[in-house]
Amino acid sequence: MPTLFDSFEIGATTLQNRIIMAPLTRNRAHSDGTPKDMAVEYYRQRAGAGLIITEATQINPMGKGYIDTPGIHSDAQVEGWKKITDAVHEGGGKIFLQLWHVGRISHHSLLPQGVEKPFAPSAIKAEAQTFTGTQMEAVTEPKAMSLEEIKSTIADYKIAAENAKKAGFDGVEIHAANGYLIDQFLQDKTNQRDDTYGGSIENRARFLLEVTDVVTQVFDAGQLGFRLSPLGQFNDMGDSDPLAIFAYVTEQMNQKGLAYLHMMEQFPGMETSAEEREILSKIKANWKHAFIANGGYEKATGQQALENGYADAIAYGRPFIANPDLVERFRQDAELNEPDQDTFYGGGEEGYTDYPTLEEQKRAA
Ligand code: 8OZ
Repeated sequence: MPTLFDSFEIGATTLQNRIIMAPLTRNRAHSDGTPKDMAVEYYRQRAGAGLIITEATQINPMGKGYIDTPGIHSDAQVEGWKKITDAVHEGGGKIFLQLWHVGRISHHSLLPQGVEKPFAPSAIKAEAQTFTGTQMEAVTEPKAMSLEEIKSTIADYKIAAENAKKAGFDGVEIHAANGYLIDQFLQDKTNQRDDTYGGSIENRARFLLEVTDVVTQVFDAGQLGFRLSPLGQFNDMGDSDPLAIFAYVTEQMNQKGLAYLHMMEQFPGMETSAEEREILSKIKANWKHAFIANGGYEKATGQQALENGYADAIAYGRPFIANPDLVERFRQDAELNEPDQDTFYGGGEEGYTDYPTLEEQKRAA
């Protein structure tokens, strides 16, 4: 049975271990969406992960929904990311970019000049908030996308993938979780369209499947993963029959030869009931390729999930914020640094690049 420290071929990429750095929004990019130089150091410090999945990164200006998140739609952004992929590769790591469009989870002040409403499948405002720079604010009521806008957004996913390739990423992950645009198309609480992108499960899955197809025109399918959160209620999500839509999604995506499914099973602090576990395992049963589990795992529970064959790799989020050398700490069964929630989103080096490694702690002692 594999351990967390065994290497793994995930699609086309060989990982040095099965401890994955989960995508983590940190709101520390320049205001134009170019990663700052301190992000080079942050990711370089974490190159010991089997795979780094970057923070969610908007594919175009309409895809932005929070202050100071990075993008992958301009030359400056590509250059900023290139420094990051070089640093991770020099450290022996692998790195995928997470392709993101927030859809309705945005505020008009974050959108391009003159644009008043974010995009969504249907004009249904979320009971949700976003951070606009000074405070948390209610998201802005969205407009239902026209077929033309759907088409051009899908085309932008392709351009974003091309940019990710130029920036030197080993692959990309399509963010179809947590109540953002793709998830909004999948679930019927947010998708009430009556055209070919809404209604039946086939129609609601169409947007994700078409995005996947354009991205695989750029990266090989084996360099592409996707992330789902079938039972997540974050960002005011829900579906009348999550098993039906998500089992269809995994079955369809299964045929595309992708590298992995990354499932956010549980949000920190929320318990998953036995009934919910059952639904998740049924959704997962259709999936025949690598599976990355995520959500509240520790070393022991992660190891257990590998041993019983449930998962192939485990993504850790908060532990990677506070422990750049998380893999080494797991290896030595060392104590972990505690993450400071006050510095998760926004700010500078504090709570970002200044968490010490074990080595540094020993030297300081
Ligand atoms: C926390 C804050 C803002 C965005 C997600 C991209 O949940 C996010 C996110 C998380 O996927």
